[in-house]
Amino acid sequence: MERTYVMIKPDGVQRNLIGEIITRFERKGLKIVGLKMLQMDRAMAEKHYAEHTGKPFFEGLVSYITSGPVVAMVLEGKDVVATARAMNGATNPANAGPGTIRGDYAIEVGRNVIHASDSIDSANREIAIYFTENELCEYKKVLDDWIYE
Ligand code: DGI
Repeated sequence: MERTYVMIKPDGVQRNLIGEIITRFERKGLKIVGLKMLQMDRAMAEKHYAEHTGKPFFEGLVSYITSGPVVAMVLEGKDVVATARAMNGATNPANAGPGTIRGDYAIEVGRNVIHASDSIDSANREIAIYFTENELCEYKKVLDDWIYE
């Protein structure tokens, strides 16, 4: 089954959205297989956002993402990479539709509340930054048969 890396950013934690956001993923039927709170340091931020190194918004992005604790999680499910991205909405909340997390809870691109991997390769790379193999749980849920045909 496919896995993705999802992270509630420092603004999501500060704005008391942890429960609300996790509830959305749970209600969708996605399975949480890894979950923790941590504070990112600069090295971790540079690793996560390596593709943006040197861009005008990079320093602001690093400062924002290291400004407070984040909630890191690994979600599992059919097509979960695309599903989590769709549930998050567009990178710039101004373009994120209602019903998406960014559409409902955010206004500016530099405070967009949530992250989700953009491909299976990114997911594998990002999961390895935040979780060791034994921090991820493989388990069956009784509801799986009511979620998957
Ligand atoms: O995968 P996403 O988070 O949707 O988007 P991304 O990987 O292209 O960019 C990572 C983060 O960097 C994004 O959530 C917010 C920030 N970012 C991206 N483009 C811009 C930006 N921040 C500012 N201020 N301006 C941008 O153009």
